[in-house]
Amino acid sequence: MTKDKMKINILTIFPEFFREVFDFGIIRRAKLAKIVGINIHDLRDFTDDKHRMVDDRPFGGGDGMVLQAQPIFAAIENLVGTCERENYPDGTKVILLSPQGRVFKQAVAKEFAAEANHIVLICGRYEGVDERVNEALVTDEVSIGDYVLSGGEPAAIVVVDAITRLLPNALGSETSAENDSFSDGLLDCPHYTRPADFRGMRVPEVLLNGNHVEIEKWRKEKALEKTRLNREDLLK
Ligand code: 6GU
Repeated sequence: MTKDKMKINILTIFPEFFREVFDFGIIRRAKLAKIVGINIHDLRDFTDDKHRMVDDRPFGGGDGMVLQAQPIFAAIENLVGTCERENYPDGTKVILLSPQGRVFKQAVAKEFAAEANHIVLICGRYEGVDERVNEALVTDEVSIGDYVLSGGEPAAIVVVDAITRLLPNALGSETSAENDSFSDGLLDCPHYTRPADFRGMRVPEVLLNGNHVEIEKWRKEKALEKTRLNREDLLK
C-alpha cells in the first residue's frame, strides 16, 4: 500500500480529554509534517436523540449504561462513507478500544502502521458498547493491557502514539524505531549521559573507552539482564 498521510479519527464522549495531548514531541512534529492527521469527534454530535443521549440501560438488566449503536453507526457512516464493514475503502481500520479486545503489542502497532491509511478509534465507555457495533462496524477490538480503565480514551492516546512513531519519517534521523525496546524482542539497554561521575555514581567504564565492539556486547548483555529481571516472559 502506498503510504500517503495517515488519517486518524477519534470518536469519544469526552473530546476535551484530547485537547492538547497530541501537541507535543514526535506526534506534534508528525502532524506539522503532514505525516499524520488526527481529528477528534464528539459522539454526541451524531445522535438522533433530542437530548443528545448516547447511552441507555442494558437489556437483561444489570449495572451501568451501554453506549448505543445509533450514534456510532452514524459517525462511521460520516467518517468512512459507509457503515458496512465489507465496503470500507482499502486501508480502513475501525478499532474499538475495550478491555475485551486483543492485547495491543508492538507487533499490532506495526501491523496498523503498515496496513492502514485511515484509522477510526472508538473509545468505549461505561459498562460497554452495544455489541452490534462490533458485529457490523469494528475491524479490530483492542485492549492496551490487563487492567480496567474507566474508558477507552487513555488507550486511544497510547495507540495513536505507538502507531505515529512507526510511520515513515516520523522519527528524526537522530532516533530510530529499530533500536526501540521490543523491536528485537528484548527491553532496551540502560543509557547514561554527562557527567561521567554524578554524586559518586560512575558511568560504566566500557561506555567511555570508545571500543564499539565492546560497547555493543555490553548493551546486549544489559538488555538481556534487564529483560530477565523485569520481563522474563519475553525470553520464552
Ligand atoms: Cl482499550 N478500555 C478500557 N476501558 N479498559 C482497558 C482498555 C481499554 N485496555 C485496558 N484496559
